[in-house]
Amino acid sequence: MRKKVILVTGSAGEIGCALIEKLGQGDIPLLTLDLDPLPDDVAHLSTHIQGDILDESLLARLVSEYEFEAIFHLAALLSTRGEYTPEMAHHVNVDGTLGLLKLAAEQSEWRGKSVLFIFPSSIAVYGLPDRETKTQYARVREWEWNNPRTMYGSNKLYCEMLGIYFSKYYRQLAAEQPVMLDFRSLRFPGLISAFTTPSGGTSDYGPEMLHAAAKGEPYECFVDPDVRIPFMAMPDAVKSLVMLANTPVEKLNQRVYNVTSFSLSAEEFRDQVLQSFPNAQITYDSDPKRQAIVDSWAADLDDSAARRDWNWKPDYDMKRAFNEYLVPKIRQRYQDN
Ligand code: AKB
Repeated sequence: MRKKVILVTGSAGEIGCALIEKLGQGDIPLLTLDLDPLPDDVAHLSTHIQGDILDESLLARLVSEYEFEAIFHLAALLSTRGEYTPEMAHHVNVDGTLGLLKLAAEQSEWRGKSVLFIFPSSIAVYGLPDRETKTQYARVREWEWNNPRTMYGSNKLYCEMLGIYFSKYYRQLAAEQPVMLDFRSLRFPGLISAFTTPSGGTSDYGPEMLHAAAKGEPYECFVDPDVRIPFMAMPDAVKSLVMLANTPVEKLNQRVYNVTSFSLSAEEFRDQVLQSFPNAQITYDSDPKRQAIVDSWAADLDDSAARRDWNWKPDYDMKRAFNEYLVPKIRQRYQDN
C-alpha cells in the first residue's frame, strides 16, 4: 500500500522552509525533495529526499512508494539566476514542472481522486514596456501585461498554462475521461523572510538591504531609489498557499490568482530599514540590466479576485511586516548567531 503524503519540492528554499513548518503541523505526513538537505530546525518535520526533480527514475520510485494527496511544487531557478543560464532555467522550471504534472495526472487517474497541485508563480510574468506605462497601470490584474522579459517569467507563465491544461484538457481525446489533477497557482510579489536571505532573484534588493543592516554590513542597492514593486512578508506567502489549497474548488473562479500586501519604492524600503537600523549604510549602485527587469514588473498587483473568491487578506501590511515580524525576528536571528 502506498503511503499518503504531501510532497513539497524546493523544500530547502525560502518558501519551502517556511511552508513545511506550517504543513508539518497537519495530519498528512510530508515528503520533501530538494537538491540540498533541509536546515536542521525543520529537518524533523518530513521525510526528506535529497535529489533532483529532473531525475525520472527518482520520480518513478516515489510514485511507486507514495500516494500524493497534494504537491506544492516550489523548486525553480529565479529571475536573475535564470538570465545567466536560460536553457538550464527552462529545463528546471518547465521540464521539472511538466514531469511533476505528469506524475500528478497519473496518480489522479490511478486513485480516482484529484491530486492537488499548488504552484507559486510570480510578478515576473508581467512585463510592462516602460516606466510611463508602469506608472499608468499601477495595479495590474491577472490577464494584463502578460509579456515577461525574463526566462523565469516566461517559464512561470507557460507553466501556469500547462497546469490549467492538465486540470481541464489533459488526454481530452482519450476514450474515457481521466480524473484530472487540481491545479492552483499564486502570483507572488517580492517575498521577504526574516529567517532566510533570497538568492538568484531580482526582487532580492529589499530583503538584502534589511539583512545587511541587521548584520551591520554596508549594502549597495542594485536598482534606482524610485523603482517600485510590491512585497509581502513570508508568513503571508505561506498563509496564502495554505488558504488556496484549502478552498473548495467550486469557489475558484480562476486557477491563477495575484496575492500581495504592500508596494514600496527602493527608497521607501530603505527608509523603513533606517527607522529600525539608523546606522545602516545603504547606498545605490544601479545595475541597468537588473534595473530593466524590475522596471518591467508591475508597481503593484490587484489581488481583488483572491479577496473575493477565497477571502484572501494579508495579516502583515507594511508597518506590521517591519515592526512585528521582520525587524524583531531578524534582530533575534543575528543576535543568536
Ligand atoms: C525573483 O526576483 O526572481 C523572485 C520573484 C519576484 O519571483 N523573487
